[in-house]
Amino acid sequence: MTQRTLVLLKPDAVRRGLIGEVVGRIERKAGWKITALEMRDLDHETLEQHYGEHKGRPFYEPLVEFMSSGPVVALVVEGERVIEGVRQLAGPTDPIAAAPGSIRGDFGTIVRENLIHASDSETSAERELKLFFPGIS
Ligand code: IDP
Repeated sequence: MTQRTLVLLKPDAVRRGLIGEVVGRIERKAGWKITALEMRDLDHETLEQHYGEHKGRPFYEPLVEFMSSGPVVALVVEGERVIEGVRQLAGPTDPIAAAPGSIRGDFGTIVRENLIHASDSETSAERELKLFFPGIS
């Protein structure tokens, strides 16, 4: 089942010089392809749309501040079961609970600064791809 997903390397990953490390892990999965990649700053409006489901939660405002604290790298990745697959590479939200070998498990300690976002379903992927890469069909 070929799919597309949206991946964001969060500002902590960029600041810490982990772009190559994280992109490399995605690139090395057999058959997956990066079909778009852009470094950009995110404004609050985009983040409100992206993280709208969390609005009102205590972590929401600090999350938006963090996500706009520096550039992110946004990628479109295509391939076999790539939505589930990138979530597996990333590991669970809390990096301390994430297994070694996963991106969050290997590099993170703080729940908010957990290095990577990856769409969690086909519906989210479609919505997020439109938000970040409106030009792609
Ligand atoms: P996900 O990124 O693993 O899909 P979500 O529950 O969608 O996790 O949360 C979005 C992002 O919000 C997380 O990646 C993390 O950066 C942040 N976040 C989620 N829960 C907490 C929390 O309890 N404290 C601080 N930040 C959180």
